[in-house]
Amino acid sequence: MSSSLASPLRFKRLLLTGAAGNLGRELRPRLKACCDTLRVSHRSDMGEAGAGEEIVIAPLEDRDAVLRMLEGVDAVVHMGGISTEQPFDPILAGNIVGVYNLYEAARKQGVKRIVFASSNHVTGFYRQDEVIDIDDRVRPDGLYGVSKAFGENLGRFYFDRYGIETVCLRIGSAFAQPKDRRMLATWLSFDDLERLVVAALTAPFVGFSIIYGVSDNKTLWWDNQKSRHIGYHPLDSSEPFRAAIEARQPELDYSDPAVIYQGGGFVRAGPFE
Ligand code: NAI
Ligand code: 15L
Repeated sequence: MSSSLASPLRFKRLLLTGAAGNLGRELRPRLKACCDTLRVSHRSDMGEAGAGEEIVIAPLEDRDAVLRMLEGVDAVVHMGGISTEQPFDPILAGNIVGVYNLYEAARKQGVKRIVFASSNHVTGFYRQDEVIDIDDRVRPDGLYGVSKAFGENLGRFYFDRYGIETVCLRIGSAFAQPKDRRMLATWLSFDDLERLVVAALTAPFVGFSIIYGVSDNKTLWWDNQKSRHIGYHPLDSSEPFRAAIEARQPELDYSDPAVIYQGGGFVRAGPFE
């Protein structure tokens, strides 16, 4: 679906990684509105390029391919990588080696800004009865969350050392609709995702910033006050879905770690070996 939410500021060439993934597929038509050319990348064949698009095949662990992927790019929306708790080897390839390759390529190709899809699982071991903000220490709820914390730290380093700006989006649960009680607090609508990504791309100066990617839900665990400079204003809320979700899931087991902690089921995923 495309929409008219995008900012008037236009880029010559934007790169969207992970373009065949769930969020990449949502963002692909929407980001075309803010650039002359949208370069979309994925690790394997993606079919034909649309009007105003370029397709690049680049496994993130392939350093040379990633270097070529960033050539001539103004800014990157980095959605590619492992998006759930998995064994360490794919996480290492996609989220650690891959993110290093991305930042090194940005440095060599002179790319100025990266919007990095981090995750709420960087802080998933905070409890659901706590409200936290970006100054609270990371408490990853698995190897996936650890790998996203690595990506955030790499972004911090590449800004301090090389001036490459990064906005880390600690995305909550970006789906068409919230699916369960936890997502009443963590849900990010696709339209708000677009608002967030466009704000992160176009805010005049972001340095190294972190912001939670969440809609304007009635129940919230994350306070984005310290990231107001990004200019993200969510317009959607999970509230219209509450009654149906609570009817489907009337009881919660308060001894279950997935109910106690913000990371939900991720806090008890794995080990895989
Ligand atoms: P997804 O798993 O649907 O998409 C990620 C894409 O990256 C996939 O198409 C996958 O094949 C690709 N990928 C994985 N490893 C790769 C590698 N080594 N090289 C190249 N491509 C690789 O995930 P989704 O939902 O689209 O999420 C996008 C990003 O946002 C991910 O980085 C995820 O961690 C993050 N995120 C998403 C949330 C959500 O609610 N959807 C919540 C929090 C974070
Ligand atoms: C994530 O980081 C995942 O990529 C996504 O699939 C969701 O499960 C989300 O977090 C969540 O916490 O709901």
